[in-house]
Amino acid sequence: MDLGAGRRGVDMGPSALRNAHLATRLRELGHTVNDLGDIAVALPETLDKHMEAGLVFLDPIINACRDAAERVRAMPDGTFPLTLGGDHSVSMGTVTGNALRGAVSKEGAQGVRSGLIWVDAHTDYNTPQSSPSGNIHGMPVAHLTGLGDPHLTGLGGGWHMRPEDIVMIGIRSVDARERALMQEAGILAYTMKEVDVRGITRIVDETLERLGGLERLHVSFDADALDPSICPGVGTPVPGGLTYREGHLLMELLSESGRVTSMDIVEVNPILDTRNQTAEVMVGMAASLLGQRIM
Ligand code: HAR
Ligand code: MN
Ligand code: MN
Repeated sequence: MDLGAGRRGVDMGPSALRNAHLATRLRELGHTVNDLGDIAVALPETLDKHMEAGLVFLDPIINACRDAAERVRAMPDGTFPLTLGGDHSVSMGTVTGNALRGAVSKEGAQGVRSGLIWVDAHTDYNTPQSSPSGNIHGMPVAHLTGLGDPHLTGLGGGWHMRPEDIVMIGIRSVDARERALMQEAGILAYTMKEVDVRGITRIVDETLERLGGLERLHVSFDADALDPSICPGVGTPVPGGLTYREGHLLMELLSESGRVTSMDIVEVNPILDTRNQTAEVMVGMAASLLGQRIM
């Protein structure tokens, strides 16, 4: 879907990623790949674009996130859910669905405590009140921690991410009120300055240590974390992003840890891209996380 983004086109991201041979690349790595197809989402042209409690397209996004959570939750043990976006609001569904996998008790849904590695230029920690745009793709992490609209915070039936179980990497664009909310919540964010000064290797070491006791780790990879010179096909490009090698090294080190259990690739916008380059780069990132070796 692209309903959570400020402009059209990321709804075509999954087609672009399939076209960039995602499944073939993963099969070459020895994986069995089962494409479950798309989740049906209304086209913005068929909807009336209005704000509801500070949120654009709230109802269809709730439905899409619910469907995404349900699909992911239903995936059998031992499988690795890889979700293709679409705008980043889908991660409210996928992160929730992954936490609820195989974790249903007599009392109902009971999410497993899970770690979240958010790779993005943005912190996506706005609430309906703090958001400058009303675009829901700027708000998924806040809602995952229980802040914001009750429909979106309620997707996990009471399950929420703990702020201390979230690590963000690649950050270089944060709104003023969003920054205050991040600091209040105590979420660890590695900005591009930290990437420059300390390097990806140390950042990955610290991230894995901070998320040490958690048996499920989800990587949510927004294509705009990478520099726009490598990934031009994104709706909200911010200069000064991760290099091609920094992106791969991040995925390679996470892969080596053997601890990542699910992933999203989001915000690929083929309309704004050059010859599907952004999708091809992001397929490479998924391959590195899922075990691609040079030698
Ligand atoms: N912070 C801005 C907002 O909330 C823009 C963030 C949305 N862009 C993204 N998210 N691609 O990662 O409107
Ligand atoms: Mn994002
Ligand atoms: Mn982003």
